[in-house]
Amino acid sequence: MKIVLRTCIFSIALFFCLNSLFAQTNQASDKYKRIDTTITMRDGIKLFTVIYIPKQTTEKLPFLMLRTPYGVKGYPSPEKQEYVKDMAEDGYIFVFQDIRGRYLSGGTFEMQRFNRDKSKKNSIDEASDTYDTIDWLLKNIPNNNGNAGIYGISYDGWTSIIAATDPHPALKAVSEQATPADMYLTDDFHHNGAFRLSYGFEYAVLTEASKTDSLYNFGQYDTYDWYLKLGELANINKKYAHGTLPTWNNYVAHPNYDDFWQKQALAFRLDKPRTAIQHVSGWWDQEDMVGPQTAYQVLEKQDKNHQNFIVLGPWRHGGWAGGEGNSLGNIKFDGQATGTYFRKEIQAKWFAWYLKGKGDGKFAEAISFQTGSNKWMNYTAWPPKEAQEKNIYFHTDGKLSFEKPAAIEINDFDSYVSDPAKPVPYRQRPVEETYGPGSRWYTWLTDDQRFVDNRPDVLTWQTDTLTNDVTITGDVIAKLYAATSGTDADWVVKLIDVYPQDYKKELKMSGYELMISEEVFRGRFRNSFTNPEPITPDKVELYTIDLHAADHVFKKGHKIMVQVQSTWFPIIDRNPQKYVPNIFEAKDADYQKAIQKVYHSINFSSSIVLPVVEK
Ligand code: PG9
Repeated sequence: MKIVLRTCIFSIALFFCLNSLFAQTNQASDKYKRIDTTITMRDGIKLFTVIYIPKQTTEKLPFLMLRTPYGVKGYPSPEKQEYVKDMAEDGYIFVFQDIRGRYLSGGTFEMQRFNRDKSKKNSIDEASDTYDTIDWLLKNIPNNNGNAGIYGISYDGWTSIIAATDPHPALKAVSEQATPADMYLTDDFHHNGAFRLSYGFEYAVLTEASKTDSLYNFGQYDTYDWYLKLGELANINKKYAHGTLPTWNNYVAHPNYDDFWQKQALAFRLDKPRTAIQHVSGWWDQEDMVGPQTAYQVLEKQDKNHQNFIVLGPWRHGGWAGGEGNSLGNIKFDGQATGTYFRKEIQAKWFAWYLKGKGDGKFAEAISFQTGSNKWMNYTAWPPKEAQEKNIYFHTDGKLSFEKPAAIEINDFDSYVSDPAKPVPYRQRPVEETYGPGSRWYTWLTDDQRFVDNRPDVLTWQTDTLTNDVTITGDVIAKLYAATSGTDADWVVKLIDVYPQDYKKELKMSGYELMISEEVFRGRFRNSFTNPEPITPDKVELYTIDLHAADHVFKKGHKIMVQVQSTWFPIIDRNPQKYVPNIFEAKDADYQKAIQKVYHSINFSSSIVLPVVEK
């Protein structure tokens, strides 16, 4: 069987689907003159570029660019793009470009191309392509003020930050939004070494099966079932891809955190801020929540000229680009239009200052929309220094509290059978194709976790009803003391805000279980992501799992809950639970049931370390 493709007419990586929305939009405009052109790169490859030049302007204008693998031909005039229309009012020359190998550009696409050999004159990457584009624009588009900025979400956020690794001198401001930073540890393709199966496969098809976005034709709506029937991962190449997807082949060839993953990671590629740079991240970003935070932290260490900023909001992946943003899935933000606010008050003002010198140039180091309290906060550092680490401990009878287990809790644990033949779904079935018709992928991180909390293979602990607000601002870490009867295991930990059972403010949200932080950890990597090791059956080990940053208030009357499970399917591939050197080569027979034990005893006191801010 070969890969059968359907054109992506519903959405691509970005929810607001620039392609499909824009294809129908009238591109003519009274305000802008449009030029469709190609720009030649240093190696002779031509990149398709759409340039919008304001028709009436009294000043020289900066360039504002976006570089994307998702196709720019359909991009309408900037005043018709919700994402940038506030900036359009300020006046810029907008430049939209297909990156090499995609849509109307020449050359070959390479997923997150890295390892450019700078000793070779014609060696290229996204940084050099941006450089060459800016150089051409400055020389060929009149009436520019000599400055350029770049912005974009996700892949387009990544092309933005990569431009800042080796910037053209005219590049003065970069707003990277939802860039992936590390595809092995935190972002689209793996988390802590656990493979993001459905995303990893479907995204490779999306970008590598043809020059334009393509969906995979699963032939069925519920992909949970398809991935389960797939069985061993080698079947992807054996039955479907036949070695034609370079990114899939790289997953298989690099099962551990080797040079391939380490050298493309932003921690390896970034040294110091070379332009003003803004990082934007969504608290419920289902693809790249951590990327911008990592990028911010790496650059912050060398931010001598105070040019490095971060913005954190209550958004799904790219959610700030369109719509008001006063809710996400079932969650409401007290009527606050967080998306509108970002675009007008944060994004537009920031570029206006750095590219046009307009405004007062005063920007908070970190701006965060604190969830739960639903308030915008300004911080002088991210994470802010005020938080105190406080452990919230697991106990018997499903209790969670700030008290450590007592001396009588000597060998207490809770246990479940994890069966790879019956994995816990990560979201309620049907699990529609990630970017397919009707997909609920975009907001799954806000789904009510009650849909799994009665499963025998999901453990739950929760506090009594809170008598005061508990505010957490900063990094959340799980300390899990756990054992498995197998020789490898995945541990999924979720920190949940449980709404009151009789929630007068919005009755249908009563008892809602909202994930605040969550993560998976592949047990074989407990000592090293580069050199995995089998787990000794039934040996209690400490798993330290970074659940990442949060800025959230668990309100008085709510409860704090923790859930632990060992499968999260098909977003995470099934761990065979029997150690094999490379899970991409595991055989069906290697997948076996295991008994998992999570300890909450005086010696093995599992807990979540919370960054608590006392009011
Ligand atoms: N999350 C997508 C992506 C970015 C970079 C690499 C691979 C995937 C995206 O939305 O563009």
